[in-house]
Amino acid sequence: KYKACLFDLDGVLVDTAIYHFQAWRTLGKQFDFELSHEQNEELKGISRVESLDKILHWAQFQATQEQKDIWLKEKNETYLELISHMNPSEILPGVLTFLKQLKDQGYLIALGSASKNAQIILEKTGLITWFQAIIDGNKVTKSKPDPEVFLKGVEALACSPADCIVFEDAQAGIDAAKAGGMKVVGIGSSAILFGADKIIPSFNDIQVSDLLLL
Ligand code: B16
Ligand code: MG
Repeated sequence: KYKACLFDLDGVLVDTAIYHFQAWRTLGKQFDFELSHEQNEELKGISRVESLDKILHWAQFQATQEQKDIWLKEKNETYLELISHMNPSEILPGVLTFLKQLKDQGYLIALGSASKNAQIILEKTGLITWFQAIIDGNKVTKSKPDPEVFLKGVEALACSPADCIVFEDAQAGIDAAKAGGMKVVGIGSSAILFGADKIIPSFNDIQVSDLLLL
C-alpha cells in the first residue's frame, strides 16, 4: 500500500531539543533572557532564523540584522560543540527496530528535517546508513508548515505523496505533511498534536504492519 517513510529528525529519531535549549540559553545571556522549557517547546520544528526572531520577541529586544547574523552564528557554534558528543545511545527508543522492519519489508526511507545540522547528527548516531535520501535545512527555501521538505524527499525517492508516510513530533511538521498530501504519524501526545492520522507516544508503540491501517 505504501512505498516509503519520511522521518523528521529532532524529536523523532533523536532528542536534540535539549541541546538547542542549552545553546539558546547560552546565547540569551547576552541580552538577559532566560528561555523557559515551555518556550523551547514552541521552537520545535521551526528554523534557526525563526527561532531567534521568536526569542527576541519574547525578550522584547530589538536587534539589527547584523547583530542577528552574529548571534545565529554563535548559537550554532555552541550547538555544534554540544552535538559533537552525540553517539548511538541517543537514538530514541524503538527507532532502530522500526527502521530495520521497514528495510526488511522493502520500504524506502528518507529524512525531512528543518535542521542544517542533520547530516552531522545522522553521522554521529550512525543513523545515516538507513537513509536513501536526506533532505535537510540546507536543501529547502521554505520552512514547515510548507510541504517543500517532504515533497523534495518524495521526489528524491521517485515516489508520489500518496505512497508516503511522514513521522513528525511538531505541529508545523504534521501540517506540512498534510499540505503535501501524505499520511502522517505524530510522535508525542494527542493533547498537543492535531491533524495526524495516528499518534504514538514512541516507536515502541508501533509496528510496520500497523501502517497498512492508515
Ligand atoms: P538547526 P527537525 C528542527 O529540526 C528543530 O526541531 C528546531 O528546533 C530547530 O530550530 C531546527 O531544526 C533548525 O535547526 O539550527 O540545526 O539548523 O525537528 O525539523 O528535525
Ligand atoms: Mg522535530
